[in-house]
Amino acid sequence: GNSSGISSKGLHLCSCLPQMVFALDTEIASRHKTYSWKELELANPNVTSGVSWKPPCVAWQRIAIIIPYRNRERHLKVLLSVLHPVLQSQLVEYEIFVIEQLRPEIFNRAALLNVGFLEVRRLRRFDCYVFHDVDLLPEINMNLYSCLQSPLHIGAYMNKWDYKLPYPDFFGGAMAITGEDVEKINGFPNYFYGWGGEDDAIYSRLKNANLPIYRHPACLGRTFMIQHSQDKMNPPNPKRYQYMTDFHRNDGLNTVRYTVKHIETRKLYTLIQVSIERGY
Ligand code: UDH
Repeated sequence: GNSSGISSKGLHLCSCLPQMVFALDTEIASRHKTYSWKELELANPNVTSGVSWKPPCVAWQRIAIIIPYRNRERHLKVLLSVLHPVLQSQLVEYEIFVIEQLRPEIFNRAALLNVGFLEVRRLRRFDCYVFHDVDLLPEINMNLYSCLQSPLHIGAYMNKWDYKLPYPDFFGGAMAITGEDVEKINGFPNYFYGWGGEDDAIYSRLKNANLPIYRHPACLGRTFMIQHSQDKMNPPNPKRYQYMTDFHRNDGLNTVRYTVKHIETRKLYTLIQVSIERGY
């Protein structure tokens, strides 16, 4: 509640207006340039592993980026090369977490989001959790990564659909949700194995909890999805249509069963490797 812009300690509260506007070179992004880890680390010398990056003013939000992940190293490198400068330009305090699924073999994106939320919240306090696919790049740094009074769909307008929503209730890709709202919907469904439908089920949960979703104007929310083929261990889920309108709030954060196998603070992110226990 201080409108002067000066906090009680005399430090300036950050503006959320990026100091400089820049856009992604989609030409370079689509050529899938491969970075070496050394190159990437050298390009981001001000990121220190294991702690959040802080702007030189009082950050207006502390943001955890949670990336569900397996076997997409090339995408992860491109994403990190884009996200660090974008988030720093937005003057938020942030930290990036990669949640890697070891077992079972079939990928479970939504369960990984639950695990990421629970583990990250245990490590540090954040105002805002951004659940972010590894192959999505913000095209303009004016696409603010921030939490609002209700969930914000960040990665909504994608190149692959001509920067339009594929359907009005689309909620895939990247979303920013406060811890309170994640808890309000009991997190995400754990019973979606394989590709598809879990994003629609998440939307159903929010709708059922009377949480409308926000989106930035399409001209700012432009998102570039790196083209890729279907992952071997993420086949289309045959039950996706049947499940996608589910909003069972008795399944989610409170029922996900998993084991953290390894946590490692790397230069540009923290890796959390987990096994999900299949019980659904
Ligand atoms: N992922 C991995 N490894 C895998 C499979 C998935 O890391 O083997 C993660 C990764 O973060 C990826 C995300 O899960 O970005 C989603 O999987 P995907 O990239 O295969 O999904 P897709 O590219 O994008 O198809 C989904 C948005 C459109 C869905 C519209 C239908 N509701």
